[in-house]
Amino acid sequence: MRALLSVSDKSGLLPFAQGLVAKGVELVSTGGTARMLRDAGLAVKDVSEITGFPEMLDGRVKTLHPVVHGGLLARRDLPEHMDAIKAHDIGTIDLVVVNLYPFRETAAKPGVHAEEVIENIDIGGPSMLRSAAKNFTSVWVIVDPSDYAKVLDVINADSDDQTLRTLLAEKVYAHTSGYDAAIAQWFAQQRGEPFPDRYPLSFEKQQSLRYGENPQQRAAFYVEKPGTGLGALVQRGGKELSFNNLLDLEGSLLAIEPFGDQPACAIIKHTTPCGLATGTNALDAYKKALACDPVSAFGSVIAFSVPVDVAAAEAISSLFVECIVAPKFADEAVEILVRKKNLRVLEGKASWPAGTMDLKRVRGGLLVQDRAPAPSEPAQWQVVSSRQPTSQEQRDLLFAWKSVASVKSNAIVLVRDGATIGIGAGQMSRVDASFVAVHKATSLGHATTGSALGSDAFFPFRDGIDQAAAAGVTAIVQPGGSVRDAEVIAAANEHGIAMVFTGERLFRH
Ligand code: 93A
Repeated sequence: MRALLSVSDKSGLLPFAQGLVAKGVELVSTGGTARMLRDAGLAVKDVSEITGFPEMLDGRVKTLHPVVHGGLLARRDLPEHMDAIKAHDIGTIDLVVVNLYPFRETAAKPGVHAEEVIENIDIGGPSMLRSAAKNFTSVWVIVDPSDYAKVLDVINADSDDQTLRTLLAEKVYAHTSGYDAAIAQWFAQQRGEPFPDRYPLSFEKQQSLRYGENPQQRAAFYVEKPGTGLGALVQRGGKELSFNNLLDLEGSLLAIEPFGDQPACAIIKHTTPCGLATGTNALDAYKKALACDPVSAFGSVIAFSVPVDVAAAEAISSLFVECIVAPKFADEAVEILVRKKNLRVLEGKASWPAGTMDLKRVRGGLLVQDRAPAPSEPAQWQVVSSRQPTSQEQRDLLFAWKSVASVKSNAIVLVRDGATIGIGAGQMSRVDASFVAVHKATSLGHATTGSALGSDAFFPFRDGIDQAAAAGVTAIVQPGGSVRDAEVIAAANEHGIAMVFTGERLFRH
């Protein structure tokens, strides 16, 4: 048996190679890989020895040779194939270990020169992988170091495992297509184009999920790059995450994101906040967020922008919660939370990976857009009412604007003292969203007099303003831009409401 080893990521290779040698396998290898194995005392042939051709063009041509590809691609079950390689003095290669030049990592280096990125486009490696994977029934092909042990076990047992061989081949094509996708993406960026003509996509399965949005749907969670985004969260307790948990975690992180390092807490149901607040610390923010709508908070996902301490953990432990996510948990806080067997405790930052787009599946296609930028700040706003907002109103307007960004459209939030007190989400008309926000607030005992209102899009009619005024709202933040803006501003002035236009819409569909 003969193995060809040519890897950039050399981790775990040596014990595997030693295992092969112990089993009598002959090793063939390229420059750096051969050196590493020889330094460890293993006998290795250079590829140039079997090809009769030196590595050339600064290593661009190392393994691109019929002796290599003939040895990989010849069908062992066809006498004509075996005769053909024999006639050219080509021996079979029965195992290939290749992982590729680190293209993604190189392209991501700050200030990297295009020439260096291009040199990291691996040509010979993917070619060998693809040849070996096409002949997977006879050639072992390993692209992922975590598969070394499995293959060695089979070889050591003098056995075979066609199921494993099939999986290894699948992994190759998934890997090389992802690698090519990253290269295509880089070329698109080079022409200053965020939307390439073919959108290259590549995701890796992070985990299978028990089911999807409903139990009758199969589901899995894929990540663009392992260990980034939601894939960066470390679970410190509780049962397995579900599909809807992941969706709600995304909603919860979206909700607290505009508040940066300020202590903030979002309580999420069906991807939308039913309570969102800033406070003096985690416990204070939680209490204020919970007070908004304690009825809906049952079975929620809760996110914090700051570490969760014992006090916050104790408060949360009296509520039925699906998941809690925070940048950090005190160890004693985890102990308190994991007493609730079903509560999933997730630790980490989980920021949105820089430079990646927002994608939405539609039948037969994909909608691609920039990720929504952070909601605008008051410096960019315009006061359109005759009355200026007071400083207290100004603070609540900013909170309202930042919080309405994560509420499903049509969205209206009512806010007091840095906390939502009424949320009207996902309504088909704006006046209904206002109605729901006021109804939620008053039915749960919140005083709406002196509250601030945020609207994710402009008011098309004055009815929403009249309704807000009747509830006691004194300040409104909204994008503006309706053909009836004049009428809407007049309504605000009639009611003595301070109103600002942000000039920016915050739909969330
Ligand atoms: O420059 S290449 O595209 N040309 C080749 O013929 C070739 N053969 C293997 N790169 C090639 N490789 C790659 O070299 C492998 O995919 C692996 O990533 C790397 C291993 O080189 P070394 O053993 O010198 O460290």
